[in-house]
This record gives sequence, structure tokens and C-alpha cells, in this order.
Amino acid sequence: MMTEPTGSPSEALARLNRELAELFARPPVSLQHGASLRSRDELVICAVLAGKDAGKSTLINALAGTEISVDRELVGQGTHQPIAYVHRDATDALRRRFAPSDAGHVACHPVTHDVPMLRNLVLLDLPDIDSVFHEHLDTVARAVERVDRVVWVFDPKKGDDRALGDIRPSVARDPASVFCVLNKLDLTLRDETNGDSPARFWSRVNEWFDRCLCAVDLPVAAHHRFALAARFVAAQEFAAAVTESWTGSQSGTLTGAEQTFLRDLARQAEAEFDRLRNCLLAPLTAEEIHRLKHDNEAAELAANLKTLRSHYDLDGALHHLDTLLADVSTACDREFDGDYRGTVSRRLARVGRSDVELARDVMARRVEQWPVLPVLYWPLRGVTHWLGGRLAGGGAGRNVPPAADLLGVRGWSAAHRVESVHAQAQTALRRLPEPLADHIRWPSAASLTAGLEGRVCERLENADEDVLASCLAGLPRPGILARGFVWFVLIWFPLLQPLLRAGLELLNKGVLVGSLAAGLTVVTALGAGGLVKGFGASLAVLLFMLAVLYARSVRLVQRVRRETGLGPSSGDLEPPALSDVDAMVDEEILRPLAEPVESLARQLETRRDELAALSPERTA
Ligand SMILES: Nc1nc2c(ncn2[C@@H]2O[C@H](COP(=O)(O)OP(=O)(O)OP(=O)(O)O)[C@@H](O)[C@H]2O)c(=O)[nH]1
Ligand SMILES: [Mg+2]
Repeated sequence: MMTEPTGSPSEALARLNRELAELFARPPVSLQHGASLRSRDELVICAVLAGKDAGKSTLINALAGTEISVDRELVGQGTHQPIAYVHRDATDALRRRFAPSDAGHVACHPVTHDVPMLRNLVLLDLPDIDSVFHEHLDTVARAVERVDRVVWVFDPKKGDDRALGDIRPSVARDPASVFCVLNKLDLTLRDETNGDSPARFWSRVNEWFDRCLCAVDLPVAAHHRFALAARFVAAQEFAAAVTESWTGSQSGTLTGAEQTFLRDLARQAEAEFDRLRNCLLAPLTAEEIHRLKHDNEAAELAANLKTLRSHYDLDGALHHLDTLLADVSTACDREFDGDYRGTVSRRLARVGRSDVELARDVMARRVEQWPVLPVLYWPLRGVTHWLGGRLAGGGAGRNVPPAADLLGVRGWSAAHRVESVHAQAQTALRRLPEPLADHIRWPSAASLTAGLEGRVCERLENADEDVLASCLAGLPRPGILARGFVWFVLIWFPLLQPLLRAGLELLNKGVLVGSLAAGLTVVTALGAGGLVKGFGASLAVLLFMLAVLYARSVRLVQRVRRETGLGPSSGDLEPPALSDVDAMVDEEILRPLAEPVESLARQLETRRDELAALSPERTA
């Protein structure tokens, strides 16, 4: 593993890997690295990867045309250290590529040459991936991060190469940089019972090779597949080796048909090797090298994305969360079904403060618009309400039942219903993978019930306030005549009426206005007893006025309630009341349960979108 530059897709992947590991409570998955390191130089390093004794070193030697990697021990470690066949001018770049990094050090032994055509091309022999020497696999894993091209070598003696299948997913390269070689073709001819045609032989070999490649999930285009004998690359050597295996001696006698068959195959095997050498050692322009590295980087990114997606299975997790949400919603709909909502709606529409109670609030504001009446209203409130109530024929005051009673339907309280929803949600939660379930914290059933009851109380208060506001908005202001009438009543009975009567009496008796007798008569007319009686009459009339105003307030409240559908006077269920109950159940029960699930889903979706945005097709 290597340090990636800040802001690179690899760094974004590393961050997402950490974040997802935390969300899924598991160790981060191991990702492939090295693309950025490989892009820092112009070298194209081609490594040969295979199991023990597949012929890696033999192939490298054959490609290099010289013995750069030799194992002279009969039963030894084989190649135990990477050996690079490198142009002497490129050794510094090679050293930098293999310099110690965060993830450790991998020693690479250079064997230099000065072939100008191979200035940028390095052949790298690696230890095997499946021997008893476990450190070989570690060395290969560290070295392979630093190589640009990979040649997978198959040994016909091994057949199903599991070790190769194990390491292959961690070596992601663009298909143009991947080659597959079926080596030791000469050995596959040992058991040939002759008489077979070269064409049939090749098709059998190809079929077998196909099966090997499929077994390790390594789809490679036909022109990147090769069947050859690295130890006997020249046609003559190949034919001699097979002849020996058939006759026991290199100069053994073959039938004419056998000779033709073998000659043909030997030529083809040599041609295959030449084709491989041309593919791997053809000089590359700077542009070709740049494209090769870029394509490999994209392939590595795509492989890492695939690894992350399958390791954390974001789509699966999101599907689980969707199912959980659906289960919670179903449980909520089942417990708080249409019948329940309808019943509660009707109840809410019926309860609330009575019309006469609300009318008192209206009256308090109404009376302020009149002269004199406010002074009388406060001491005469009781009588006014009694008399006005009678005049309006309004309903008696009703008590608002507790919210819990309003919410209990068919003997099944809201608390029971909420507990049932909660329990069903918990059961659904247990079906969620454990690490995800740990992120979901739900409020207790008791607090959900309290929330619902609180909403009911609030709703009732709000409904009353709405009625009150509508009534006050529609209050008529008393006109000048009406206000004048109050003053008139106040002064008519105690003052004007006695004075008028006294004046008329004087006129009848012929007493001169302005005389002493006339003055005395007026004073007597305004006597204390008369004043008290007069004010009593005024009071009676004004009290009646107050009662009428109160009765009209009651009727106003009733009319507003009828028109808006709010409160006790509304007869049938109005749609706004039902949607109120829907909103209450949704916001107080469903929302608090759904919110943590949706929040987790949002976090996963964000990561999934970020991964999608990083995919090479999007970033290209
Ligand atoms: N018959 C035959 N033998 C081969 C061929 N290629 C390699 N060998 C033999 O296979 C044996 C192993 O070859 P190496 O090239 O050392 O194999 P390797 O994969 O490098 O082995 P390790 O480094 O130990 O993993 C040697 O005895 C080679 O001579 C081939 O094409 N035909
Ligand atoms: Mg070797």
C-alpha cells in the first residue's frame, strides 16, 4: 500500500472505505494501490506471475535471450527475489519504483543490458505464488503493485490453478496489459497417440486453456493468449524434445505422418513465442506508455470500486432499510387505520370549548368598542351571560375530555396502539444486519404516545383560537347612532325624562319659566328618589343591550364554527379535521420512527453516489 496524492480518486476511495467500514462496523477492505506510483516514471515493467515451476524464469530467459534468472538446485526455493531485466539507463527509475514505501520494502535484483530497443521495457521474474515458502507470496503481492504489465503463466501439469485464482482479483490491469501463456506445450504432446491433426490438437489445447482461464475468472482476448514451450522456443528444439519423449531419443525414428504433425506444431509453437515477444518487447512511444498507465489506473479504480461495492453491499443495505421503512409504515397504518382516524377526527370536531364560553372572549372584545358598556359589563357579567345565553339558546358549556380518552378507540388506547407499532418496528429492525441496526435509535413508545396526546391538546387549543380570531375579525363596529343611543339611554331616564315631565307640568299650570316656582318644580323633578329610579331604568335597558350583544356573540361563534368546520358546533366531519389526524399520526408516530432509518439511508446513498461519481466512465 502506498501513499496516494491528496484529492485523487484513490484518496476518495480510501476515505469512503474508512467511512463505510465505520458504518458497517467491520474492518476496511483491502484495496489495490500503486497506480499513482506507476505513473511517476516512463518505465513499463512486465512481470511474470505463476505457481511454482510453471516456467516463469525459463520464459523470462527466453524473452531476454540470455540467462538472467537461473535456478540450478534440483529441489530448491526457485526464484525467491524479484529479478529485473532492465536497461542500464533505467536502473534509477527502477530503484525509485521499488523504493521502500509505507507498506514495506521489496528488494529487486537488477540484471542490466544495453539493448536500445528495450530502454523503457523491464522484464520482471517473480517468485512463485503457491510454494511452501510463504514469504514468496508476500513478495509477489508487494512487487505486483509496482508493475504495469502482467503475464500469467499456466502449467498444463497443474490444471486448475487455485493459487492463481486467489491472487488474480488483487491484480487489476487494463486488458491491454494482461497476457496469458500456456507453457510446456511439449509436455501436452507426450501422451498424443499420433494420427491426430494439428488443427484438432490446437483446438483441444485451446479448449483446455479456456477452461483454465474461466476457472480463475480471467477473460483474455484471443490475441493475448499464447500456447508455447518456453524451454524449447526454437521449432527444432521443440521437435527434438517431443521426439525424445515419444521414442526415448532425440534422434528416434518417427513415421512420416508423425513427422509432419510434429513439424507443423513445432513451427506453430515457435510462432506463438515470437508473437508473445513482439507483444511484450515492441518499443512503445511516450504517448502509448502514458495511455497504458492511464488505462491501468482506470482498471485499478474500477476494481477497487467493485471490491468496495461487494464488500459493503450498499444496494443490499439500502434495500433492507427500504423494507424496514415499509414495515414501520404498514404497522402504523394497521394500528392507526382509516376507521381509527375517522373516529378520532369526528371526536376532535365535536369537542372544544362550548360556544357560550368562546362567546365570552368575543364579548370582552366587543364591549370595548362601546361607550359606557365596558363599565357596566364587568360587574354585570354573570347576569349578562345568563340572560344572553337564554336569548341565544346556545349550548351549555362542555368539558374537554383528556387527550388519552379522545385517542382511545374501540377499547384500544393510543398507548397500546403505539406500543404495538413500536414492537412490530423492533421485530422488523431485528431483520436488519446488526451493524446497521445499531445505528438506529428510536424514541420509546411512551414518549411517542406523549407526543401524540400533546398534539391533540394543541390542536384543540388552536382550533378554539382560530374560531376566536375569525369572530374578532368579523366583529361589526357600532355606528354613531348606536353609540349615541347608549348615551341617550343613560341620560334620558334619570335626567331628561323628569325634566321634560316637570317642564310640561309647568306649562299646563301656566307657571312662568324662570320664576321661583318653576325653579323649585325642576329641582323636585330631579330629586334623589327620581334619579335612582331613572338610573335603574337606564341600567335595565343597558343590561338588556349587553345581553343582546352577548347573544349575538354566541351566534357569531356558532356561525364561524359552522363555516370553518372547527370545533363543537360543526355537525358532519369536515376534511380538514381528518387531515389533521393524519398529520398527527404521521408526525408524532411514523416520522420519529422513520427519521433515523431515512437518515442512515441518506448516509449510505451519499456514499453510493460518491462511488458512482468515482467510476472511471464518470471521471473520464
Ligand atoms: N518440458 C518443459 N519444461 C519446462 C518448460 N519451461 C520450463 N520448464 C522446466 O520447468 C522447471 C521449472 O522452470 P522454472 O523456469 O525454474 O520455473 P519457475 O516458474 O521459475 O519456478 P520457481 O521460480 O521455482 O517458481 C525447469 O526444470 C524448467 O526446465 C517447457 O516449456 N517445457
Ligand atoms: Mg523462477
